[in-house]
Amino acid sequence: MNRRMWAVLAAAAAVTASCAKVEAPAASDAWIRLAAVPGRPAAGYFTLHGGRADTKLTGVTVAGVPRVELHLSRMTAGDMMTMDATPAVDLPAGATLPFEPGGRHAMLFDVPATLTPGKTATMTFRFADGETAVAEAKVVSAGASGPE
Ligand SMILES: [Cu+2]
Repeated sequence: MNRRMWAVLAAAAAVTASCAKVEAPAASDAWIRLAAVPGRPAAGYFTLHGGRADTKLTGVTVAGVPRVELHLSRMTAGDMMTMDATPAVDLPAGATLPFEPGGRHAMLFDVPATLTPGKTATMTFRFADGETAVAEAKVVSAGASGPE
């Protein structure tokens, strides 16, 4: 086999590798906002990217945090913000699904005191099809409006 043939094969292998990545669901832009009052739950925000098939987000874990729930925020008839725990969130193929303040989020309970603004925590996302995705979440204080 000549050198040119090897180059073609190497390029084909690289394309295959990047396609394989796109097939699986992924997560990005993760951040965690601590509660204003110590001991109250923190909120986790991130963006999910659907893979090649429809799936569901079935759970989120955060390193060092004993309990994390998926929540949906909504306005009640009386204009109060409330939130409900949900066991799973649909992630359609190819979709971009933001979890952001005022909407879907992860609720982190019993956050350890070592998780302080400026630190990062590894978030792991589990999907119904058995796939997992990982993102490093930036921790910010209660007053911060975003991860920057
Ligand atoms: Cu919540």
